[in-house]
Amino acid sequence: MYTQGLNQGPDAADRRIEDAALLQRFQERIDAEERIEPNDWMPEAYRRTLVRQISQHAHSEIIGMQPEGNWITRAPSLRRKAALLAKVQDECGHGLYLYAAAETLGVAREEMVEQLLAGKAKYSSIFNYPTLTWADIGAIGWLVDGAAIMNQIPLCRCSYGPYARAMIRVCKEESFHQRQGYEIMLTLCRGNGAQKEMAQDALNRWWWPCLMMFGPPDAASQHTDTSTRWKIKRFTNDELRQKFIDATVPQAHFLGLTVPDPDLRFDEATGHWAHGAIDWEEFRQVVAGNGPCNAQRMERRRRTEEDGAWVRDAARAFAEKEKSRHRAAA
Ligand code: FAQ
Repeated sequence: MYTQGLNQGPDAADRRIEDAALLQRFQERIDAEERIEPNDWMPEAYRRTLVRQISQHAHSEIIGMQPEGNWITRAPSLRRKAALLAKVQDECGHGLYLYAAAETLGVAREEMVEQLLAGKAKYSSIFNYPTLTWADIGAIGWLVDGAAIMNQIPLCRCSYGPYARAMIRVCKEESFHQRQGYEIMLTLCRGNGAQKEMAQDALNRWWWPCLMMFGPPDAASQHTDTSTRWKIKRFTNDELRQKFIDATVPQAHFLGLTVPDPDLRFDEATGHWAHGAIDWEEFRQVVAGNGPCNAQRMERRRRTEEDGAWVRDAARAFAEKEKSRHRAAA
């Protein structure tokens, strides 16, 4: 017999049965490759995982403008400057698509930005490394955008509709970025000895941090199992890292550059490039805020937010004025 007022009452029991049925139906839809849309029922943990991943991704795009933005005034020609300006603007646009996708899950953009500024939200480890020479701009386009594409192409098939659709557009733009980066590297490698050396130095510094972009090894990844079950992720971190290495090593050889990994060798048995050990302690330090540029990146982002306050105030005041004008006219 049920007693009113206790947790074990009929309502709670009915709700549990109902939730289990909803959960089963949700997983069936995922397994059938149906897209989940904002107004559909979804488990709270699915929503939270998406907000976490999409907002981290958005923050990465926004912070990711800084290392390259650093070279806009020093690009070696007008053509290079125009391409770099367009690329950095594209990254900002990607951040905006992604914040908009996260907002469909019921979290406000202001809240996400607040978490970033308060140092509570993560962004990709890769953007905490400095851009010391022009060759770094080539290396970022080739390697960082290359890694981003490898990770993001499968996200175009993510089970959550708004994220998947945002990724389709982002990937198209990233592939243009990757080509312009590779073309910078190619030009340097076909240039004089000092230019080729600059390209090699950039590869030496960016190679290992790029491998870390794919996240911790599978054995240490907290979220991969659930995220693959929900088809948010389609591949594990190690699988994507390996795909990136297999695609990129021949590109480095074409440039005449040496991948800075003495243990790198082609394994005939598996058909993959076997690589040396990744320094996961360095990754942990960078994610914990102790990378070479973490403090500088956050300081710059906070300052930019403060400098832009008047624009947001003006836009808000204008929107209010327009609203009252429409109300008066109605
Ligand atoms: N940096 O359990 P997992 C770009 C965290 S591309 C910092 O494996 P998950 C384009 C992870 O958040 C770069 N933190 O996590 C561009 C988690 O911490 P939490 C951005 C990392 O989510 C190019 C913990 O470690 N791309 O911006 C990193 O299943 C050029 C455990 O890890 C994306 O965000 C890292 N590298 O897999 C812009 C792609 N890796 O949240 C400008 C979407 C892991 O529990 C210029 N995201 N962590 O506190 C993803 O695909 C996934 O979130 C992974 C991580 C693969 C990054």
